[in-house]
Order: sequence, then C-alpha cells, then structure tokens
Amino acid sequence: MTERTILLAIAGGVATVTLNRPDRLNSFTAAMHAELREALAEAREDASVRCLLLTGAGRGFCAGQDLSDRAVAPGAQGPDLGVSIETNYNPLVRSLRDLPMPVVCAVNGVAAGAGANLALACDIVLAARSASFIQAFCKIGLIPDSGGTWTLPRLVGHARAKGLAMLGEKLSAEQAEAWGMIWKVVDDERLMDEAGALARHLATQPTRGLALTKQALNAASTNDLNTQLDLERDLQREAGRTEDYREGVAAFVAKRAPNFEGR
Ligand code: T3D
Repeated sequence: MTERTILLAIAGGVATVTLNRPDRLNSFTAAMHAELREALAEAREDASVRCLLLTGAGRGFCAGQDLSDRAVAPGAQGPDLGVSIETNYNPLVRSLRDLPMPVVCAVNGVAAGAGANLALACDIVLAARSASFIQAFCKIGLIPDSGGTWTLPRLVGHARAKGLAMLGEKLSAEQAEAWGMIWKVVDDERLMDEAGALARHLATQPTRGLALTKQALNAASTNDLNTQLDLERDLQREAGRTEDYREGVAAFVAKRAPNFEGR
C-alpha cells in the first residue's frame, strides 16, 4: 500500500495536518494536493476542531511543486501551469484563508516556492531556528504564486518582497521574524511542543470571535478605512451574539476563568 502523503490527526480540538513526502522535502504532487483538500474538508466539517496546525514531516517543511514531472524535452509542450494553479494552489490558499478558525503553521525546515507561500497563508507562523524561506520561483523562470505576490509585500514591504522574489535568496527564520514575516522563531527541538501548545490554547478560545477577527484582518488588506469600519460594525454585531461573548463577560464579572465552547 502506498503511504499517505498527508497525515491528519484530530485531538484536543486541534487538527494536525502533516505534509508527508519527506524524501522529496514534502514537495507537492497532484495526488498530494487531492489528499490535502480531503484533510482540510474533514477538519472543517468536524465540529470538535477549533484550530488547525500545519507542519511537514522530516527535515523540510515543503519545497513547493514537485518538479520531477515538470521536465519536458526541448521543443515539447509543457503542462499548462495556469491549470495547476487554478486546480490546486489557489483553492488551497483560499481554503486556509477562509477556514473559520486559526491556522497555525509550524515550519520545521526549508520552505521553498509554493511551500514558502503556503506557510505565509497561515494565520500564525512559527519556525524552527534552522528553518528558512526561499522564493525559489525566479530560479526556474516562474513568478511567486500561492498568494506570494499579495502576501509578501504586505508582510515585509515592497523593497524586501522584490528582493526576495527576484533574487530567490534563502531567508533565515530569524531574519523572517526580524522582518515581521512570521510570528516567532523557536529552537528546533521545541518547535512542535510550542506549536502544539499554541494550537491547543487557541482551540479553547472563542472560535467564532477568532474567525471573525481573521475575516476582518484579511479584509483590511484591501478595504479603505470607511469600508473597514462598516465591516467591524457588522462583525462585532455577530460576535456580540455568540455564546462565547456572553460567557466571556459573565466570567469577567464573576472573576472566574471563562469556559468558551466556540459558538
Ligand atoms: O508547476 C506548477 O504546478 C506551478 C506551480 C509552481 C509552484 C512552485 O512551487 S515552483 C517552485 C518549485 N520548487 C523549487 O524550485 C525548489 C526546488 N528545491 C530546491 O531548490 C532545494 O531542494 C531546496 C533549496 C528546497 C533544499 O535544498 P537542500 O540542498 O536542502 O535539499 P536537496 O538535496 O536539494 O533536496 C533533497 C531531495 O529532495 C533531493 O532529492 P535526492 O537528490 O535526495 O534524490 C531533491 O531533488 C528533492 N527535491 C527538493 N525539492 C524538490 C525535490 N524533488 C522534486 N521537486 C522539488 N521541488
């Protein structure tokens, strides 16, 4: 039996999704994309899941597209990469951005090409001290995809985004943290413990409120202030109708710890 390229484990309110082609640095094949779609759908439909944790098996996080089936003879027609993006990478980024819960990414090693931008599509990114980020696309004549041209300038500014995208240099996890590209660097041996603890903590928090926060912050990247103020009004109205808001206020007034149920 062939080994699954995506592992899904659900426990304690957290769905842990592991990219699992370690001998190819977890680079993506079409079959792996399909398994990942299935895993994300399963996590989304499971009412017990209140946080998703994404990581990679082995020494790499993800080296982007598996290039072994992209080689073509001179003069021969290669695959239509637009189809690959439309079928696989764009839906993946959209599903992480739209998932109504926090998505934590534990970057355990090198994140290259679409692998780097997949990590940056997550909500809170932790990286092992030895990990790195490479916008490898320019080295093979491609452009950053998986939302990279949108995400990178917003995270690190245009000057750094262009340098990263046009030079394809390796950015260390520590530099990525210093540039505000990721949340936090963690010592290698502590990464999964810290990421797991963070994900379990988030899974006990007001999930609807966090999902609405995510929606507002995602929308802020393109809205003007007036539109954003209107959105905040609408989402706050929705947050104010959740059971968790009622519980949060009741717990505050009673000077006790809240017990959020995520609704
Ligand atoms: O095509 C479409 O659908 C369009 C969408 C494209 C999205 C993209 O992601 S395009 C960018 C694709 N990715 C890359 O260009 C990165 C290629 N990989 C690398 O540059 C390097 O492997 C790394 C810098 C990531 C890591 O280097 P290093 O020295 O730590 O490891 P390595 O020795 O290069 O890799 C280890 C093995 O994984 C190696 O195989 P081997 O020699 O042990 O048999 C290597 O060939 C394999 N591997 C790494 N990346 C890929 C890969 N095999 C297939 N595809 C890969 N992307």
